[in-house]
Amino acid sequence: DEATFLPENFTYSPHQPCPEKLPFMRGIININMSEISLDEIHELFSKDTDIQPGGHWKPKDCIPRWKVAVLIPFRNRDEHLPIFFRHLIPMLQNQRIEFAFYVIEQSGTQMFNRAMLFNVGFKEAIKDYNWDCIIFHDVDHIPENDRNYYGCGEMPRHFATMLDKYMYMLPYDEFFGGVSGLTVNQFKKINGFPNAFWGWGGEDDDLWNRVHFAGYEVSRPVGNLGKYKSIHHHHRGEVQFLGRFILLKNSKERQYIDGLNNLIYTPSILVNRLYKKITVDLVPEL
Ligand code: BGN
Repeated sequence: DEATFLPENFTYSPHQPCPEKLPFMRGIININMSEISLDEIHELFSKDTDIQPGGHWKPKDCIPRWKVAVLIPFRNRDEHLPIFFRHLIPMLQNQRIEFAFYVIEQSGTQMFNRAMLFNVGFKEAIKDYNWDCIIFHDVDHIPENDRNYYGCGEMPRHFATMLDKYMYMLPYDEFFGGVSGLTVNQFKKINGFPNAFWGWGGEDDDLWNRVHFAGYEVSRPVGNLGKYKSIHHHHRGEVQFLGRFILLKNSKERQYIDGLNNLIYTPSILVNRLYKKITVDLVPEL
């Protein structure tokens, strides 16, 4: 639907909602995977005085349609963050979305709990501002198409439909991993992510189940909009979560006893120029 994108000379006003299909959104973008330091990235965006602490930015030339908190679960991936910001900041600016970044880092020695980190990020983000859309984003997933619009909708959305590491195909119909987005209300209604998934795998499938038990369908970008490149890395001590099969069998029974409503954590918070960092030492429930 190329034709529906607005022409370059289209004019809009600060008093009108930003159109969803803007001329700055060009389609396939150049991805630069070369390593860069966080200092260099700060330098790169230092001229952009509209970026507020925590990476909070909003368009001035129109009213943003969505106020988006981008949540990024994190551990031992320092070299990924600058590559992530290098692509995400220009893309979201071109989309004229209001946004900020939350990096939720798991400290301590427990197994990585991606889902619980998202729950923590959600609770912290909604304390800050009246965000209406939450993007759940892996740090190693770089969007290749800037027309993959990071707003929310009537239905929960799965953005990462074509990953290079899966030969640009959906690995299975119910795949909900990589990058997804729910409105604040949708996420509250499904009781967030489960907290019981320690280690790799299954937490995204549980979210898929929760969304469907709550009566939603998942929407996805069409055509090649959902393309992503993965930042290559070694799997540093990533351990498969063996309990995932049993938990997934009991998704329905567990949905409203495990999630936002039983989440306990003690965060330490640091506001950087491009993101807010929330560090938590997560511990399994006894
Ligand atoms: C699936 C994982 C997902 C992961 C995708 C893609 C499970 C549950 C098994 C019943 N699901 O197999 O978590 O995102 O692969 O890597 O392991």
